[in-house]
Amino acid sequence: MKFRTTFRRTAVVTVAATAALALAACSGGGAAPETEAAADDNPYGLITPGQIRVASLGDARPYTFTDESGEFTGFDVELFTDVAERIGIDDVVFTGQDFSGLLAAVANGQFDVGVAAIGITEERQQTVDFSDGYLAGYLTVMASPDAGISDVEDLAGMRLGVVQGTLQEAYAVEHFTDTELVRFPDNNTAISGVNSGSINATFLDYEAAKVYAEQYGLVNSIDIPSFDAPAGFAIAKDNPAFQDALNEALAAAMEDGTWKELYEEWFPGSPMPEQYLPSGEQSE
Ligand code: SNW
Repeated sequence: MKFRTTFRRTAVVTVAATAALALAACSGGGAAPETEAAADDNPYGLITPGQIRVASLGDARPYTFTDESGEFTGFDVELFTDVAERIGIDDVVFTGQDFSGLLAAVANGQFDVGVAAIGITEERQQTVDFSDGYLAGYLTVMASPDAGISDVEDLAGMRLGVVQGTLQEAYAVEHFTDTELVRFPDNNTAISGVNSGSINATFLDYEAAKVYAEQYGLVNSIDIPSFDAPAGFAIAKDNPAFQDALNEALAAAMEDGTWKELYEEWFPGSPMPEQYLPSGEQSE
């Protein structure tokens, strides 16, 4: 914890120092070289200068989803919008995608960022870069209370839904070897499978499971920690200016309590992970 805090402070100082240098360079007079002028207009290399295009999900409540009026909202959406504002961009356009295509769409430049409780893993880092982590929770097997599932052994011989391309899919392939996996494009279709009885259970993110459980009388049957793959904002590789700016803004949103406020709003009753709280609220 201590290390993290120190690191954040250092990062902030570095950025401030760079800005001071840039100012000093400008006041030196003379026209800036063309490349620098272009970078000034669009320092983060956005598809459309002044706007951030975000690949997201329409049905991953409470992380990211569309409300009755079709507006994107949820913890990840509100946190990212706040972070974008801090780097001077209030034009943020969210678009719903299938999860399986999301990282590729970011990698090939169709979107500036992917925001969807996307766990940071080495494998994914082959194709995209990530901001620092901002959520670390559980992967959850959700089923009807009378499905008779309370631990992993109970899944043997059962049909389990997973959304394609998720960590749940990868985890299930590796660990639930006696279970038949049924792939779905998104959470909603997987839940329909549970409700219709075509699958015995589905495997999704903890907070999303909680929402569906309440809505359909299902239960969170098995929770598997995924703390080693905290969610981050995904961006195209090799854009350190954008990555640093996002990280600095994210750290500021944690330090001033914005992160905590959003967490309490969107994940009421869930255990509060300490590492993202203001440094003064972390235990030694
Ligand atoms: O790894 C977890 C992380 O610890 C936190 O709980 C948020 O979710 C995760 O990032 C896992 N999310 C899945 C994934 O990254 C599914 C994302 C989704 O359904 N939108 O594959």
